[in-house]
Amino acid sequence: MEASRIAQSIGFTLDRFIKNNQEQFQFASGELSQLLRDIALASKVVNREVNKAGLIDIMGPLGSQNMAGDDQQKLDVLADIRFTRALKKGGEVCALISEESESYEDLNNDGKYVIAIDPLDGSSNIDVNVSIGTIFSIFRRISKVGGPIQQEDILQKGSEQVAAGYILYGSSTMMVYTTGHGVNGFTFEQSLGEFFLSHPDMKAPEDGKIYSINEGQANSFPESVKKYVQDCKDNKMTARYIGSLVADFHRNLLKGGIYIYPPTAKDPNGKLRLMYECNALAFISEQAGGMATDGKKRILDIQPTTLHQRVPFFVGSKKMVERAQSF
Ligand code: AHM
Ligand code: MG
Repeated sequence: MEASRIAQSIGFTLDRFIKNNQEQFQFASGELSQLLRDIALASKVVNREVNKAGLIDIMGPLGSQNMAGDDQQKLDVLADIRFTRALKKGGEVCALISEESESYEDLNNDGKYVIAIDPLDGSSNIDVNVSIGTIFSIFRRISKVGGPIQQEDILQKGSEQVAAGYILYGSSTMMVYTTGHGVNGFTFEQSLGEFFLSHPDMKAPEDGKIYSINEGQANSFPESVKKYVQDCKDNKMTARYIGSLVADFHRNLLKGGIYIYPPTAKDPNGKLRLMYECNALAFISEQAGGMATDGKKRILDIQPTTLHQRVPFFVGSKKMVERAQSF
């Protein structure tokens, strides 16, 4: 089938969808649309590199560690470079917060948006050909455009996000995002080099049967989490854990389930980062009818105090998160 006919039969491209929905944004001046396009473009480059990972020597640890003390893989670093470069060129972003850097990066003083990004999440899965992802949160800058970045621009609550999304590099590559008007998913068509709308208006099942948690750490879970996991077993639920947040989240979003990263002995506040892992997925989950908490409090209401802050994370089907919380 020739390229244009494939395009027609698949439907909307991401570009067209963003353009058609631009007026939904509160401050519709086109910059946020352009920013989303920049992210999509960078993700295509990263996708190409992820696909080549087994072929050329870009696998394995680089020998350095990122701020949180995790081993950095070469692809993490490459992805960070790709996204930073695309966002710098785009000009819409004034400050970039990345899992891979200690402090935020000043990109363009005239930019109206702040972005928090985990360029490549699921680092333990990179060199074993298992799904990995990119996660991003976009905030509107609070301080005056043109001036220096302020603390208030950087440390905003998740409820202030104007857009958030993820890219899943899986058996196919998908971009899923929200601007606060529902959630839409786009699948990458390799030969055309385009994302096409494949999952319009995604809804999380209200209840589900899948629980995703690293049970290897169960001895150090809080009693309440141990009890909830036992409850899942008593109710004959299915355990599924990939160890890539985006992949686990995406499966549960489609099928109904809960993802939990609780406090453990190793990570007393959980392992996941509020600013560039939990906030975005919490926003998407809520927009799809799901729920996200730290076990007590809504994730989107947590006021961050540091860039790399960790929080316990319970996210997924509403009834499951409510039940987990009731323990
Ligand atoms: P990373 O940012 O170093 O990739 O770590 C985050 C990942 C998540 O994708 C995943 O859900 C979690 O760590 C798995 O952690 P664990 O191996 O402790 O279960
Ligand atoms: Mg990560």
